Amino acid sequence: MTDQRAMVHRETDMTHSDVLKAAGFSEAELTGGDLAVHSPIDGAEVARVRQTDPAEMPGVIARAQAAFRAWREVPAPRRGELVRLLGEELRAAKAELGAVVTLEAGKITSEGLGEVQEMIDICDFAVGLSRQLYGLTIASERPGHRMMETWHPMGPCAVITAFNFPVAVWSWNAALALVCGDPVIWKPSEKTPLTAMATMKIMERALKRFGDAPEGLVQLVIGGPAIGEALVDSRDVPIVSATGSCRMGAIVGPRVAQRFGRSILELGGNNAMIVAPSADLDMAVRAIVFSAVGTAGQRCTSLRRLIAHHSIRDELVSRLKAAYASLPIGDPRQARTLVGPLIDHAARDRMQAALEQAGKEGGRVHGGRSVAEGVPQGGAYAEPAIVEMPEQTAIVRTETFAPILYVMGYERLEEAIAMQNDVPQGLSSCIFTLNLREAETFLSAVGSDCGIANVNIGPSGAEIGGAFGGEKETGGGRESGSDAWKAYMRRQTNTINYSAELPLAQGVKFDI
Ligand code: UN1
Repeated sequence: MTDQRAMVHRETDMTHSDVLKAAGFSEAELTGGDLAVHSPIDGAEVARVRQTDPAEMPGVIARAQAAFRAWREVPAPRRGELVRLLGEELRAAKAELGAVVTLEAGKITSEGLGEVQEMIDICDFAVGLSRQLYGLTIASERPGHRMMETWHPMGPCAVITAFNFPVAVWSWNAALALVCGDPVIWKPSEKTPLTAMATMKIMERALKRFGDAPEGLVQLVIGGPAIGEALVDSRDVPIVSATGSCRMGAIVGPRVAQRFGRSILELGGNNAMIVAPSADLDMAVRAIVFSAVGTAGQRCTSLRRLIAHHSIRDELVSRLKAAYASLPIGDPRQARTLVGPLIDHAARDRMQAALEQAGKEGGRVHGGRSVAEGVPQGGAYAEPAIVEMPEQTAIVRTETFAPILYVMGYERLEEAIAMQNDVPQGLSSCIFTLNLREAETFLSAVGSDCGIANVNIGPSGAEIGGAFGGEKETGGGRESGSDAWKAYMRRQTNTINYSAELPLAQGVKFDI
């Protein structure tokens, strides 16, 4: 047996309970609660965890407020030290946490680890940021005056996350919120409480090493809508960062706005790739396969629509069909697997329903069948599907969280861009072309209307250094890199008069 085979053997040899034990879970934490947790790998119930009683929420929020009063006074670089320690603890626990992501979200091992790496990356970014958080100075029209802006901590930040990035999305928000001076209250998806609990154990280790962080600085609440609503409706939670469906965002956004809170919404995507006649098709095929079938099509940045020039469409589709035919589907813990399970059977039912609908709307479906052989029993495995569509019909304009790639053709670039933009969502997009005019047009004001627009790379797998988020029904929020930190702070404009006069702006006279 080669070494690699031996390794694969060991990976799949670990039982679910071994994985949870390695991540530091005690028997008591995994039993006795009323929220059943299932692994998408084989549908097995792996734990019953305790949910937060909605009656506890005022206490949770009060603790966060108390923590805020202390934390806002801690110098930002010192706050950064806590995030630096979190990054260190994450590095040490990368394999164990990645395995819990695989167990609970069904991601293949490499993507489970990649998700933890994304957490480490944002910690590094936030540590540097903690020595910046800078404002501008602005020229004043008045003599002897100086204007500037200062960024202050804002208050407790609720972070509501989805099953598909069960830990990375929390870290994008938490690492920034913590250096910005904001306590964090995390409500994970009910499908992935264990990854959240495992992350909290890592956070606790960082807090312990840090020493004097206020109690209640980082809290976890587990449960359903009543828990989320308590956060969404509380005036003591000035920031609500929510990742999930457009449906969820349409409820959360207005409710937070009604109490003049700030929401950061990262909702659905319906991401497209335009493949132009000059495209490097080898590269395009690899980019398409990773972004359409990676994470079993369950990223909000997954590629869902392929808009291919008529001249290369048939060739591209036949190459894709060949690539799809050889995709290893199965146990996500096995090193060679590229397509793991969908999160649950309901997700696969929705995939099948979408394919059926696509058929009714004139689509020609390749693949998409349920897979029962060579995969762990009890999981919802499916072949990724390619669907050739006569045009961009209603089902194509709907986000189905599954590995379905709709293919449409185009003749002129303007037509392709119009099609790319003609969906309700506006998260990620890309073009494959070697033509500078086409690339720059796609990135220009008349090009893609998305928050992310790429050239010669796919729409998914964004790095943390850029601001992440999108327009229209994607919600408009930005998280992660660039200046996304500003959403976690309040901006104060300061005008300082160092003269002995009191001139008024705009030349107004008001002599008394
Ligand atoms: C998500 O799918 O919710 O760009 C986030 C990506 C990842 C994040 C996706 N960095 O695919």
